[in-house]
Amino acid sequence: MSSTPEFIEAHEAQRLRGSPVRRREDRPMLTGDAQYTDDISREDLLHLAFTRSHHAHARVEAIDTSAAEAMEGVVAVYTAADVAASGVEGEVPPVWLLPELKTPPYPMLARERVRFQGQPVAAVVAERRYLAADAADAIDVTYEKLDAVTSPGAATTEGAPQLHEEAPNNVAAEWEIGDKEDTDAAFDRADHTVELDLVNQRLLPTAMEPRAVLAEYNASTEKATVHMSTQCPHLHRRFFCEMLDFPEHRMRVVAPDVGGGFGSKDSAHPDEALTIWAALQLEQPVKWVATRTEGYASTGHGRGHETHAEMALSDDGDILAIRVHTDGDLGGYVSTFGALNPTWGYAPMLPGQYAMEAMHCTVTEAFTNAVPTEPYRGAGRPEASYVIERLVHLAAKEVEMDPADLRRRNYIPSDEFPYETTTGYLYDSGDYEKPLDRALELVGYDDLRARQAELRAEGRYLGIGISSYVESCGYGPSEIVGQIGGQLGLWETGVVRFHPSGKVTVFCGTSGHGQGHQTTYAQIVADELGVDFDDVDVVEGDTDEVPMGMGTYGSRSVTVGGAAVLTSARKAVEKARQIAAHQLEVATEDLEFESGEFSVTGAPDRAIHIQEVARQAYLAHDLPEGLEPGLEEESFYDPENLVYPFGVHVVVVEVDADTGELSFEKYVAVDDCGEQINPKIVEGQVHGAIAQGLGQGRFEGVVYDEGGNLVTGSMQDYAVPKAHQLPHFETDHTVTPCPHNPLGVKGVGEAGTIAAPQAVVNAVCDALSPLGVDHIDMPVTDEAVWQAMNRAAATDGGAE
Ligand code: MCN
Repeated sequence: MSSTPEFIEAHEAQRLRGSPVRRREDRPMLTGDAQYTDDISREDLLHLAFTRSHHAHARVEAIDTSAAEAMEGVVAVYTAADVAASGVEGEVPPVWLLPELKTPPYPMLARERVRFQGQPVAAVVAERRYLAADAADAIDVTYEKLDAVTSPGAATTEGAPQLHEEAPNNVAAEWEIGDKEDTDAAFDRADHTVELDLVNQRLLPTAMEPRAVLAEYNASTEKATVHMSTQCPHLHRRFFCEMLDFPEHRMRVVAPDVGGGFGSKDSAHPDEALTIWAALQLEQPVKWVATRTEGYASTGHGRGHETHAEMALSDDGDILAIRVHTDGDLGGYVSTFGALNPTWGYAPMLPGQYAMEAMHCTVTEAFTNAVPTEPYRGAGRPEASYVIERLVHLAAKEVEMDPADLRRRNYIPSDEFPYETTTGYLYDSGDYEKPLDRALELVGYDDLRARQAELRAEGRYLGIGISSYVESCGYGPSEIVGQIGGQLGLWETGVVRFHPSGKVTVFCGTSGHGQGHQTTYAQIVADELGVDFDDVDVVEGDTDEVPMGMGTYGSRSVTVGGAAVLTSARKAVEKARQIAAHQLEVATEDLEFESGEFSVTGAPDRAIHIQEVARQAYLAHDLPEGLEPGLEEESFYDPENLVYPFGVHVVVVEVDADTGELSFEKYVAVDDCGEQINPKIVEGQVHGAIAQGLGQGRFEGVVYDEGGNLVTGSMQDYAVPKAHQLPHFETDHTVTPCPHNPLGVKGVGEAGTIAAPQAVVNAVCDALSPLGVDHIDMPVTDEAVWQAMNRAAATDGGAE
């Protein structure tokens, strides 16, 4: 059941904003007309393939490229020496810096050492794709194998293999937030404390389309054109120009259709940059498309936290403080946004929805012999929400309160917003009890608890897992981004261009890749201008067409990009108003504007439609004195603050008492992302993200063996959930508008990923609470559950 109606056609909507208008981007996907990077070809196209390290940690002693070079059809073979000879440094730029962060060079091709399995060591360019792959295989690299370490906790203990000379004990940065003294004092006074060691496991981003690049260079115009599967063409242009010392104004980056990103397509990667570099060297188009296995071994992994967390409580269930230490796994190098995830992307959100006196969190960012970590849907916020919601689950048990009641008791009251948390974040608006009430109602909480008790008496394990979350998204504002280490501004641009015919093209610096911006931005602008939905087209994802932009990630597009296009639409109306007033020979104040029509107050027959005004603006025969011709407006929108969506998800599971087999009974999600532009798209986002969150909670997890070999290197070994393994999602929402956003919106793209994992783990621990199972690390596979039950039984019986 869903509370939102089915999609409707735009002309059926009374008002476009807020209506479930059919996604216009679906047709090309469904008809096969969509064009992904790998669909693009050129007559003289060359193909690139990489020789990647088999070892997690090794010294590169020699690279013999002779066999590859001798193969007919091989055009070039490259190693780090060739890159150096070209005078290019080619190092991935870390754009999130922390004080004293160690940033050893992350080169396009490994120099004297490899630090994770899958790191590119050499590259081959050939006339055919399979030939390039064969030739890459024929490159003989002699390694001196070194010991590897793949856990951030182990990497920073004495005697661990050392990755970088610049980073003794593999520590990239030590970081903290909160007040240690106040926190310790709260713990000293606490009636109860609970604590927990947990792992938030590494995840593999599994976009339908792997990373892909097609790079071209025109020697006559000295211009490079890069088609790539990207979430942020302008940022990628900046990164690659920095890496390759190439003039930014001569590089065009285009995102064709992009088959999903989930954060994995917003960083710069060595292989992408090397492909562009090769095209510049050869002055011929070069394409590289990752295979699935290659993508798993080289695209930034998500998460990777090892955490010790404690909570202090009073006797009557007040949360006093939390104390957390996290070892954050950076992998072999600091990726573009790597340093952000375990620090600013995570710890400020640890208090969740709860008012507490104090918090303190320390983070050690560690190098390990694993793929560098990067933002992955949620990027720090799922990790934070997991910690606090697991602690709350334990705390309820400790103080013998119902977990829903404990949450309710500690929620920040709705009349205290905007609310400054102990981490200094200013939550914009919130009404946390509403989604809790609705979720409990939808799930039938009271009845469920009664049924749980009955089933327990029969030896059956029913579990109810509550996850109550608040997240921060909608990145910027730029000033704060700068204060917390970001080497970028996080504004967004929006251009609204009327054509002389009255049709409208909207350009936005975000770069949708599945989120439905073509539809939602058109809803925003068409409504504001009072023109037909079909008269408005949206362009994103091309640095030559869209003046500037920061891209799509951090659930920022509708809050920042949407606000930018709205602002430009408003500016266009204001300019049109001047022209209309001039033509109707009245003062601008005497004009009303409704449904696209400017009419004279008190004389509604004297009117002119904005699309006719557009024609006049371009004819420019009779404009107000001093007014420029044309009707096109641009805005750089820099938000006032982050936005803080929230919600409650509840999952009901049953665990088979004999086998540990877990079955989902119900999944209820009540989310609040403020005003919704398109409720059906919001619902789709919630569905997709819950699927990914349940993937983490129940199925997925990167496994490295002791030698640093990626054991889950293919889809045969890495368990991306399938539709039939997921429960039916029952969704609903509450609406608490964002007070500082002109649309009242908050982001929604990551909410489900943030809420779902702990809902599952809490449910399983709730089910097995009679056995004394308090925690199971994710993924809670049937086997993990069975082992936890056995461990509990063994402990209980005093055996072993
Ligand atoms: N929306 C709305 N009303 C709101 C909030 C959002 O109508 N109050 C709509 C927006 O207009 C937009 C969509 O919902 O069409 C998502 O908006 P937003 O929350 O702003 O998120 P972004 O568009 O910035 O998308 C980024 C977010 C992230 S961070 C990841 S990761 C993610 C995700 O979106 N990756 C995705 N959703 C994805 N969906 C698909 N299909 N593929 C991915 O790779």
